[in-house]
Amino acid sequence: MGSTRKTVWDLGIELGHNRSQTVAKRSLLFLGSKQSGKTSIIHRFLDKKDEPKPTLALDYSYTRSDQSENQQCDVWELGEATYLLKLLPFVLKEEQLKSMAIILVLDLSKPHELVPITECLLNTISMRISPFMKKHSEDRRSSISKNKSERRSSMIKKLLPDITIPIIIMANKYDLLQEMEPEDLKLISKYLCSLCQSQGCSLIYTSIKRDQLVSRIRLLLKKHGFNEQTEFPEARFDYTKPIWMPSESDPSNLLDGDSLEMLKNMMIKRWKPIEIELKLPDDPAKDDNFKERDIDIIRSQRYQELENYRHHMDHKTD
Ligand SMILES: Nc1nc2c(ncn2[C@@H]2O[C@H](COP(=O)(O)OP(=O)(O)OP(=O)(O)O)[C@@H](O)[C@H]2O)c(=O)[nH]1
Ligand SMILES: [Mg+2]
Repeated sequence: MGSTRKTVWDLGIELGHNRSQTVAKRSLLFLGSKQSGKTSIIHRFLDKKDEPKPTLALDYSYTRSDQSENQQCDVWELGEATYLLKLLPFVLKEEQLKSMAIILVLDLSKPHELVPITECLLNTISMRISPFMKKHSEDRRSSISKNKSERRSSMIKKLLPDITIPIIIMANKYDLLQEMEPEDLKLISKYLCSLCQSQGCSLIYTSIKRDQLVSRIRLLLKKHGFNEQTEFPEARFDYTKPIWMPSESDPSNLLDGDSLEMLKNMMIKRWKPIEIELKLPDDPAKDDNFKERDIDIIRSQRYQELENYRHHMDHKTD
């Protein structure tokens, strides 16, 4: 008769299997303008002390909640606001809609980027998500119509799933606005609040240089990354202080009746918007931040070999 005792190996596999089944996963996806502070914000959330290097394409890390080992948060960062948006389908998938929050990080110290970058990002996200939302709504509708007593449209509306993905705009580098004219700061704040209201996003002014704002970043990311019920301050629309606008709040007092279109035109008139380029950046291998001694030696040997081969072929055809 064979022994029924489990080996250490069996127990290890069992443990790994059980653990993967019980871990609840959520994810945060960071997008935003180049050098706006995405990695710095992620490092504050992950308690990482190292200096951020430029993000080349798509970075991944994860963290576990300090309140529960079984809560995991995956953190994705897309390195460049525009041309890398082609990678969005790899991280923003239908099955993640209910467990993901998107964080758009903008650089407040570059007002000429705000309109084009924010519009480009929100449009791309919306294009990616809308087909899922439509499909989800249609599935629900067809299952409802099978049941005659539940055909009333009010009921359909009620049963539609709430799958709107939370989108948080982090307007970063607030510390660099000391010198900004109050009228300019007011215009930026009104534009961003109005845009967020129209899209159902939250807006928070952040800075990694201010402890109080870093604590707020951490609270917000814990709320979305681990579903933690955190106490958050009331909405704040005083443009002389860091703005905090939860998605459900009403910024009418700040907006003074100005429409989004009007505010956008004022922004464009005040700061000529940058052209969004959809081209690849310079070869990152030439960037000093990514020096790797051994790999660089092999690369230059290979380049030399290719160069010799090219010369050889040129002479042959002469
Ligand atoms: N003054 C100030 N500087 C900041 C702030 N956040 C980030 N930085 C600086 O901005 C630079 C870029 O920061 P990163 O965190 O690498 O920005 P990123 O958006 O991840 O950059 P890429 O991924 O390369 O596009 C670094 O020098 C940071 O120290 C901030 O709140 N205030
Ligand atoms: Mg980065």
